[in-house]
Amino acid sequence: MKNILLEDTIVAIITPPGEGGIAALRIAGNDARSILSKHFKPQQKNRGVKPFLMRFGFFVDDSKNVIDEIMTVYMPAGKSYTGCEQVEIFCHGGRQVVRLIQDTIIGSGARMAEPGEFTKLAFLAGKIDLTKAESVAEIISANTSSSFETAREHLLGAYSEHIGMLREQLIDILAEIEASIDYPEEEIDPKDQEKLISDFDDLLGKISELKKSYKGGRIINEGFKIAIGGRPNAGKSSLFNLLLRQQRALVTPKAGTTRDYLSEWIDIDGFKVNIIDTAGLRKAGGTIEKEGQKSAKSILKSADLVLWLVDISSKGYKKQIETDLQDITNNHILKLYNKIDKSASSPEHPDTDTILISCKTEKGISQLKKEISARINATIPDLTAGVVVTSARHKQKFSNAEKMIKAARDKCLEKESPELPAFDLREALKELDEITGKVYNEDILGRIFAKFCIGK
Ligand SMILES: Nc1nc2c(ncn2[C@@H]2O[C@H](COP(=O)(O)OP(=O)(O)OP(=O)(O)O)[C@@H](O)[C@H]2O)c(=O)[nH]1
Ligand SMILES: [Mg+2]
Repeated sequence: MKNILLEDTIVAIITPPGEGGIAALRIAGNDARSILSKHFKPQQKNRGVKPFLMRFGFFVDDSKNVIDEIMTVYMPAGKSYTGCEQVEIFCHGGRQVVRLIQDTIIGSGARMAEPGEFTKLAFLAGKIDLTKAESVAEIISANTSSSFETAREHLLGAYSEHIGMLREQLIDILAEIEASIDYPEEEIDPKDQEKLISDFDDLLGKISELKKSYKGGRIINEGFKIAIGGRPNAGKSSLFNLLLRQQRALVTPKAGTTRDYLSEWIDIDGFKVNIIDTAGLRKAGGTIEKEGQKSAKSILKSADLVLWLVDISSKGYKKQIETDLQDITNNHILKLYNKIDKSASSPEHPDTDTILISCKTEKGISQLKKEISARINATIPDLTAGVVVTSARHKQKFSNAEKMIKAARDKCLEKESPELPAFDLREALKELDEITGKVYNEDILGRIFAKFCIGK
């Protein structure tokens, strides 16, 4: 383990804000133990401080007034999460109690920890790599079974092991190429050349698989975005409420009811789904409605699935669909013919991308839900099959590495001087190492840990 220098001693509340049975605070740094002994009055005085042993007693302020009954544990440097000397305090979970304890600790020389600083210390101490540090944030925010599964795989190290394997493969290729640098006059055996190119292709194939997994990985983490669009009065808000199973949006017979968009989260098959109800699109409408339509258009464009609602009781709806959809730049559109309860006969031969529904009688809604599930599942990778990339940062690094490896492969094919592909491969290696944090800089760390909150 690297010996990292944390000059300050830091403190933070590590449980969520608000009232609870118990709250916890963490102190890390060289003064952690001495600050604790100043403010902790153990019930059994002659026991002494033993690492990892829970002790019961009282937290007292500078004037020896008892603030709360607490349990506390001490972890020596090198044996804690942060790698620093560390103390954890478990007190009653009241807002004022934790505030007083934290203020007292700060008064005794500690400073407030920065967002993600505990985990950053763990990384700098070499206890976890960057992918694991990032997965701490993932597992904390995971609120569906799928996001939890991927976060757990990342936390347990399957992901960094996989990257380690790619790294080894890359280094093997690099070693082979570098070996030929020393013997420039020797002709490369065609068999060796063939083997080299097939090694390149194998590695590139694996990186391409990882890149492909990102689309689903992003959806697992950020949610599958469904936007409901259509003309005013088509029944968008009615459908939104039906899918949420609550009267969330206003529904009125007046066209132009929804102006601002409404966004809610639901869970479908263990996946996080973001449903957005938008303002109806039409040529007329006042200033407010027009603004709503502008935001509706951009939401419809970026959605993973658009549910395009059509009121089939309105005249000329078929013609309208054609012209309306020309304006929507999205390849994932499911047309919903709504209000079928109003028309005497069902419309004939709607295409495969169309479902007939009624928000009033709920006819067709379960078929719609099945179709939504199928579409989500089609974009999500098989979670049991392998490693899933969930971070945009990693996806970028894999893309950069891929570009460099492809360039190196081309240079080998064209039998260019081996220094050139070797250089590209070393650049690719750097990209992979920036994923796991073997190579890092303050800029990378800053961006990663800024996403954490204080206490993580
Ligand atoms: N008969 C019938 N009426 C429906 C159905 N779905 C919605 N409506 C009615 O159609 C009217 C408009 O519904 P909304 O859900 O507000 O429509 P919207 O698309 O959100 O409208 P805007 O927000 O104005 O764009 C309301 O009076 C609903 O009760 C349906 O399936 N059948
Ligand atoms: Mg509406």
